[in-house]
Amino acid sequence: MLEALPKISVIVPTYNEVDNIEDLIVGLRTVLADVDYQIVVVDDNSPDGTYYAVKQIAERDSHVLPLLRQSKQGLASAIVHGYKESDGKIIVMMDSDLSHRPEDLPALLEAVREYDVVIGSRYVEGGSIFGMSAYRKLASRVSIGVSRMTLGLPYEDTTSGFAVFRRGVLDYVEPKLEPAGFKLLLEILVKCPEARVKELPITFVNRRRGSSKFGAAEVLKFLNLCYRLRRQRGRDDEG
Ligand SMILES: Nc1nc2c(ncn2[C@@H]2O[C@H](COP(=O)(O)OP(=O)(O)OP(=O)(O)O)[C@@H](O)[C@H]2O)c(=O)[nH]1
Ligand SMILES: [Mg+2]
Repeated sequence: MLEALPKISVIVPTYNEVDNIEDLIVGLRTVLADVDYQIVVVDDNSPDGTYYAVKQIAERDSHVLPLLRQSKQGLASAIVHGYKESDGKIIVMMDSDLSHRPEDLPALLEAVREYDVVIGSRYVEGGSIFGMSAYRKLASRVSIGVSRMTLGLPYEDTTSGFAVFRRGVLDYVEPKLEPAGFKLLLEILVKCPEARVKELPITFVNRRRGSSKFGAAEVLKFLNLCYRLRRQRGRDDEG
């Protein structure tokens, strides 16, 4: 598996993930052992010292590139920052709290040979979710429903945080992005409608350690994002 793939950059945003990040790096090392890769960790000056833990790991492992931003600026903008500093031809985005399992990554990477964007999807056949509260499941379903209705997207998991991109897609779309809040995939799908997209099942495991950064503010930012993307697309269609 994964033979002859070009360099892979895994972009991992962190905020207070000192209890999770090492396990994630160990997991990624195992599944990426046979390919050229880097792990770009983008930390927003976590009070728990995540950046310094990653810096220590990087002293022993040259695959790991720790990046530090001075303040908490949001997940979506952290991913864009990491992509700009990365040099892989294939870009992976995944959370650092072990909700996205490294063992699901090889199948997504295989598919990027044929597609431009591969979504790690909780909601296609074979996908599953473990440990998520009923409230979060509902919030997730409603968010996806709203995004599908307002933006007419045909995908099952438009709000997934686990996805693989050909670098060309991000090079094309990055100047158009206005990353705010949590959701970057949705904005990319809307602003690059020509991309060939595949959804593949993943197993999502709710975080076991560390604390959530998700809250009502993120829901509001998400609804605002759907509204903004719809208005922008309306303008583009007219123009
Ligand atoms: N760099 C950076 N990373 C962030 C920021 N907000 C969240 N993250 C990271 O983004 C990922 C997703 O955040 P989570 O808190 O896990 O959000 P969630 O998955 O919706 O919620 P739970 O898993 O239920 O806690 C995690 O890896 C966080 O550490 C941020 O402002 N900056
Ligand atoms: Mg999480």
